[in-house]
Amino acid sequence: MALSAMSSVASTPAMSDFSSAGTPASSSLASSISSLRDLDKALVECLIGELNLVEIRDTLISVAQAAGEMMLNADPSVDTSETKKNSSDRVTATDKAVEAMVKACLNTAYPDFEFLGEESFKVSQKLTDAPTFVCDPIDGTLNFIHGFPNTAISLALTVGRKPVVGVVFNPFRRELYTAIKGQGAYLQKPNGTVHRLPIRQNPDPLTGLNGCLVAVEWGSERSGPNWDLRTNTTRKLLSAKSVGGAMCHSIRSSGSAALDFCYVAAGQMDLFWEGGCWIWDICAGWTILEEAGGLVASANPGDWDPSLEGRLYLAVRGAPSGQKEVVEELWSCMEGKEFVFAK
Ligand code: LIP
Repeated sequence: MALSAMSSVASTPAMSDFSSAGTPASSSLASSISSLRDLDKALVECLIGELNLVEIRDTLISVAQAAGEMMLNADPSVDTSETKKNSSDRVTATDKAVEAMVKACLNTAYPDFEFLGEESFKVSQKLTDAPTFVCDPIDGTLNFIHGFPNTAISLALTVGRKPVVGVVFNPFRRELYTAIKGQGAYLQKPNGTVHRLPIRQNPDPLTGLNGCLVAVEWGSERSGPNWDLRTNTTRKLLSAKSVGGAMCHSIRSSGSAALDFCYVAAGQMDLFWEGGCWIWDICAGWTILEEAGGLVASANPGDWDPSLEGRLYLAVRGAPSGQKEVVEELWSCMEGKEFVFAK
């Protein structure tokens, strides 16, 4: 049975479920809602259990490798790019061709699954509970156009609107990051060796932003309140303690949110703070990060349970202590301001 159908059955309780003798109606309602959530969760777990996630991961790896060949064979100097929203938001013919190939292959292998891809996305499309492939054919398009070798295909599977499989492949550096929920995260290096993530199996505690390498991306929106928040917070992160800053080790901007998530999962960067990118940029990286012991909070203060589609992400590497403290410290650098994005 499709998960959406299963969920709709599960969320149609009998009226008697909402009241019981001697219990205040509101507390009974709250406990019924919470049992429905538990039931929904159980149904999702049940569906995940029905899927062969190893086979799905291997299919995503094959498709990512085929996409990698297309990227390597494309000549960025003749692959002209088009402007999307503005001159820094671009798409190439290769982005479109890769997504068409990925969509066709996955549709043949898993005809019942849904597909959400950057280049075919329509604003009305929302992630559903059904198994869904989420695809960014080329994350780091500007890097691709410039020939800067930090570009990847990002492929994920979600079930119940949560990521369960992630594959991120950078063909230029032949680095392949993979994860299945509950089964760990891995990096396959160009020489074929496979390493469980994080690279340091016993990572150091996080002891504050002062000791952190922080990834920040710039996006293509370069004016207005979101831009002011991005630049002011970055300035605060970098500035010396003597002038009220956090004096983090430094800032890095790799140009690919998918790879930023993987670098945090690997422990090569400590945090990645990003408002404005989209589900396809981070969905695969999310599972890879969580399976490496990392956590995802919101880029906006106060939200420890951000949604995949919320466009607000703060990724923190695995550590025996200090993860929550470093999130709070970064949020405090935002000085009470919040990003606002259309979803
Ligand atoms: C890009 C991201 C980049 C972010 C941009 C954009 P694209 O994805 O990965 O890090 O700053 O806003 O979303 O467009 O190259 O797939």
